[in-house]
Amino acid sequence: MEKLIITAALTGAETTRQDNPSLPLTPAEIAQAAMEAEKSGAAIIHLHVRDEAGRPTQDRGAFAKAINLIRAQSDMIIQVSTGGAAGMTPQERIQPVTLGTEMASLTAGSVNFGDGTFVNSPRDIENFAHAMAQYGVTPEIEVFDVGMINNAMTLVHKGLLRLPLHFGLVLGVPGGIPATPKNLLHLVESLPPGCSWSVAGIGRHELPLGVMGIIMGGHVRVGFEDNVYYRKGMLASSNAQLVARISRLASELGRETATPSQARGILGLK
Ligand code: KMH
Ligand code: ZN
Repeated sequence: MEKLIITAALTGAETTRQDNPSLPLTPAEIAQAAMEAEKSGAAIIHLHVRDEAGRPTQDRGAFAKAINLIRAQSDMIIQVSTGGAAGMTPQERIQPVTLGTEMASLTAGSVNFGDGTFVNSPRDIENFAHAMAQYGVTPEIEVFDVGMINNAMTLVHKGLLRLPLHFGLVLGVPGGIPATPKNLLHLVESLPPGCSWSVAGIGRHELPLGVMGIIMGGHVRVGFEDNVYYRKGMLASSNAQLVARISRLASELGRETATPSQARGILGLK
């Protein structure tokens, strides 16, 4: 099987220091966490940033600060979030794409998100895809429910996205597709042929779905954005600890972990 690409979703927009006191918030903390995650086997950073008060922001300058620090210490592929936090405007959310990182997330539809609503209208998705093409940024298509795969294909048919695509399958968000093995199989079977995928299970589902991703030949995302626990009742000490466990399990199951440059080859990044 192909080498395993591990994505580290270090911070997210919703997780707080109350949830896990080791959550990286400042650009320096995020860069440090990225470096540790790379050493533990991560090849991609899914990047969210916070303002000085620790609130989620999509400010271009705030992203630039974190990206510069990450690049100074690591070779990882940087995937900026264009999801931001539920309730942000598309204009706010698109800002980091203009920094021309290798990748950005692109959610292909709307979904309830806990108590909020994560709105991605057809026009928003098209505008995001267009901006990514303009700045040479490769999208990871975020799928929170099965219909989003069809929405992505609509953009392919319109010429706004090109196959093969890389998909991020997120299961277990309250409001999105539940995190069951059957649902992961259904999502994977619904992907267009030749596409790659990575799975992120929310909360306690991170580990079992991650193991399924390893076995099924997909890739895996872990990190405090999705889950702050190492096991029931025990917080993870760092993002790197979660990355290291997936890398270790992959090795036990006969899959090696990809370095950032090997991940670039697998994903067809320049
Ligand atoms: N924070 C969520 C509302 C992404 O980064 O692209 C959306 C999210 C997806 O995290
Ligand atoms: Zn995110």
